[in-house]
Amino acid sequence: MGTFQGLPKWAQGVLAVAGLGLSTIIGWTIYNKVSAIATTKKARKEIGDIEDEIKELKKEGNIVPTISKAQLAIMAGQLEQAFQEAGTDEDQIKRIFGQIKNDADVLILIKTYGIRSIKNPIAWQAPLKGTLGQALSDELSADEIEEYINSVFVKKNIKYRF
Ligand SMILES: [Ca+2]
Repeated sequence: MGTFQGLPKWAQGVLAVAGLGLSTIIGWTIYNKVSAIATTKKARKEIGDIEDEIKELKKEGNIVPTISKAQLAIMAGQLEQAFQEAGTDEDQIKRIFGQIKNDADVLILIKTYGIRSIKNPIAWQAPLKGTLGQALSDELSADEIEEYINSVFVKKNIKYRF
């Protein structure tokens, strides 16, 4: 602050506050970037694990998808749309997971969804770039995920849980 010492006390105060504000913004930006990188890293690992599980199912040969790849791609797009809006289109989510019949369906749906960016309702915050599982955790509470998805999977003997 050497160069500012000639300034009146109030001006030094203003500069100190401005400096504090700036370092808060810089700190927040760095924090957002670091957590975005961590989320992406986790997302890539998750997709890798899903691909391994799909290979396992294929090897076992007893669980084959009941929904075509094209249809699953449409469903992945509809889920993304359900997340993109401010709030969450819960009916759409329930409807889509209602069509899932076995583990192969859900694993291929997750793989097809891949990693997508969901707009943050808070305009100045970075979008969430993540997997289907990460987007669901972001959009729904744990209880809602249980009610709309996992409990439905239990009834259908699907092993996968979000
Ligand atoms: Ca949303």
